[in-house]
Amino acid sequence: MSRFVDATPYPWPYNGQLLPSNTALIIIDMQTDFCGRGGYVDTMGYDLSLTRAPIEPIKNVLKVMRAQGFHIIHTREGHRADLSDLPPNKRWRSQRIGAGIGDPGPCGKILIRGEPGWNIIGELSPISGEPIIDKPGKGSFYATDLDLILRRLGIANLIITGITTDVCVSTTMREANDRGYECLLLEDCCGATDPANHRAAINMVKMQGGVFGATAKSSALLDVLRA
Ligand code: C5J
Repeated sequence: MSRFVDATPYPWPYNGQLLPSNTALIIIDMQTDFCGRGGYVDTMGYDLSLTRAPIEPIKNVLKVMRAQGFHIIHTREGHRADLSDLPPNKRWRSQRIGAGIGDPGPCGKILIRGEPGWNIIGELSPISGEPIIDKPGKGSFYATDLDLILRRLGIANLIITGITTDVCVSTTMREANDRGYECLLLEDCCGATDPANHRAAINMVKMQGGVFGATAKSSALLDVLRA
């Protein structure tokens, strides 16, 4: 049986093979540092409502996909406490704008593994059996075992959510597409610190007939899953 989500620019997935066994929901960097008071994004002075907007839509999708036995994968951006995996230019540019990665802040050291700000927010806490990918960069494939895990599990389709649309979400979707994964970006399940960048990142997916995959509202996915 084929199933397609009403997505743009094509009904997704391309081959209609939308199954719990071959499809993962990936939830990118829903950490206090990116959407919580006193975290990295807050310290940089951005409007937290923009990165918090996807919390409820992701919760709804997560509930249904968990109940139906889809694979669920979480990611966290963060660095080792000794900063040995933090490129000096990443530290430099963050310190320059007053939110130095590795420096102390209201939620502990900014973007450092094990610190309070690095935790995934309570609303979207992983449950037992859901892989968590710890990544030092923007892309979820760079310097991680994500590709190995996906191939081991036989996953071909990725439903991509999280923050921020224009940085870690976009980078991950591009990395995944180059590796042959069939990707769907859920527009209301991601958010950026700049609304224009959010819209642009979504638009870029859809060029050239879906150069990085397709995009849809979460309601379109839920319609198919509940049918
Ligand atoms: C950023 C992310 N924006 N998760 N990280 O530095 O998008």
